[in-house]
Amino acid sequence: MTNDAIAAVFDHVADLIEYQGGNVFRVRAYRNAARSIGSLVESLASVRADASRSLTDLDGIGADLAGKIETLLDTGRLPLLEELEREVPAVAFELMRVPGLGPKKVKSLIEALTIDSLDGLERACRDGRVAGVKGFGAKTQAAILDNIAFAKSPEHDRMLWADADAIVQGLMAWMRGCPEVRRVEGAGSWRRGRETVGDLDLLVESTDPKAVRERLRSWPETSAVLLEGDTKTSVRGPHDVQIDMRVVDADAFGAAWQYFTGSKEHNVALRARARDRGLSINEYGVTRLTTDTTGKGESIAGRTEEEVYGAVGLPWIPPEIREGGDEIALAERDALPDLVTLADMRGDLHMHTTATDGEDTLADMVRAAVARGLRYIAITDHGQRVTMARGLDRKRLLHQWGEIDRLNESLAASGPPPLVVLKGIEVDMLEKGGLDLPDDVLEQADWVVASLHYGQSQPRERITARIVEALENPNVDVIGHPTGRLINRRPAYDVDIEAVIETAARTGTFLEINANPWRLDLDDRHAAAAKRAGVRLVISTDAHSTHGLDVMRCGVLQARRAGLTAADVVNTRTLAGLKKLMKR
Ligand code: DGT
Ligand code: CA
Ligand code: CA
Ligand code: ZN
Repeated sequence: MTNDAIAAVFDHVADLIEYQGGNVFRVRAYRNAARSIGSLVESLASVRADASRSLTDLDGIGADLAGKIETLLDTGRLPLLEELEREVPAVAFELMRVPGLGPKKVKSLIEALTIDSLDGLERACRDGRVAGVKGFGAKTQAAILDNIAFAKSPEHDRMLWADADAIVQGLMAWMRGCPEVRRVEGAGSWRRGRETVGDLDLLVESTDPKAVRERLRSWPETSAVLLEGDTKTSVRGPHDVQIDMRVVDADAFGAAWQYFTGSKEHNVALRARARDRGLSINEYGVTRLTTDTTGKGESIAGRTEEEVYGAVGLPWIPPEIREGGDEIALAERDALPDLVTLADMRGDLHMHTTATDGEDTLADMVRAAVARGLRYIAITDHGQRVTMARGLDRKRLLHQWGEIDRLNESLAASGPPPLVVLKGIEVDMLEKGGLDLPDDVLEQADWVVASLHYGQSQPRERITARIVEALENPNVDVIGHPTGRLINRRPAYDVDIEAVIETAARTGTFLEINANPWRLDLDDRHAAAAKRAGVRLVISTDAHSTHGLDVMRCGVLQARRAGLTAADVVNTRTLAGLKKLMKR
């Protein structure tokens, strides 16, 4: 079992104990363990296998939980969970999938009303019965109704791109270990860098499909074989994801890669274009349509993707924009954007340290940033409103800035510094308006991110007004994660994003593309709209640990899907170049 799967079991146990009204300390212990496991880089299996270490060395893991982890690693099951699942009605699990409905609320609802399904809860909201339950009311009822729509969306069976990527990388490495495999590439939504991925599509070049099938079957992560044909095999992999693998000849590899990368909409548009030119495109290649009696056209392309696009008079189109929008028209005019790349990124302007809710110290973050080749970073711990993270007040913030001054001096002590550390802060836009630190402090910052973490259920006008006010503050450089959505977990708050973009353009404030795989906020559509309005974007990791810096590539993918070039993203500039673009 993976760390994520074990963390999910512990979270589930916590929910069920809480549902039963069990001991709060016990609930908290399971939740803490789940969080601790979720943030672990190494696998629990490897910690356990290491004779010099013990599972109980991990944060929040005592002897009892260590034993449960061992049971899960050995058997994939947990008797305690099975027992709890028998005791708690199945409808309770279903309702707990609705964002904002914790075990206690679910219990009140099930006890007060006869609800046997998610649909039943939806009806109860529509009939106004939920509003009548003690502790609920009309506002809560409306919020539940919104969130039910969110929970029911089929999108939620899809995995995050970053999780899919880990599986794809692991499987590709495994397949390359097979001598009969000449080449292996990923296709489908994974290659297009979608926020979430339904199933995984891989292509293998080989003349021995049987050996490829055997290799896939014997991958340690394969839990079931779903379909086995001559050239296509589908298996079930980690997190129950389906993996479709196709074996292709070298002659047709480009055509197959193009076809199975999709999107369907892109392929439909490309095929129409081919037909207009008397050509046919499919996964085997591009052929000239003929009227001769053999019915077999002359093959004119297929070995590479460049050949396939070239056959219909187009340059190669980057996968991230193959979504059936205007990419073919742009390619036709030779006006495809030169999309931003990870190598373009010079700085990272949003990250946390142990001063608030980060896991690593200021010095650790700086070292890690230098190791990643960054030329500048901004340390942006939380302002004082974020009490849960021990947010910084004026005194602690000024103290941290003093440390940063000294760090910059020592980095510059023996020649040009590898990196400059900016004195930053992530201020909170308060529920009642305003920011959680005064302007005379913010004036002294090099970089100010303003984010909205509280009062997310306020009405649209309030949320929008809070953000517009922050945009108009001369000390605010960028709005962090502007819509607040968490993919598959929590919808965006209700905000007039057009007003935000328009105000950002007018005030010269940047908008963030938060690179955290759960956030990717702004999304591709909004980032593209911001660009059209003349707003510049910042791609930031919002790292809460040194390895959190590695999600930059997820943010870059989102920016590419939005059609952004390096010029549209300010942290591709040198520090001097960035400063010229800042509004103050
Ligand atoms: P997903 O798996 O839902 O995240 O999205 P995709 O895009 O990976 O979709 P998938 O796995 O069904 O198919 C992979 C690609 O193969 C798809 O993007 C285009 C191509 N493809 C698959 N089936 C068809 C089809 O029936 N017609 C066309 N035109 N293309 C197809
Ligand atoms: Ca797919
Ligand atoms: Ca597929
Ligand atoms: Zn942050």
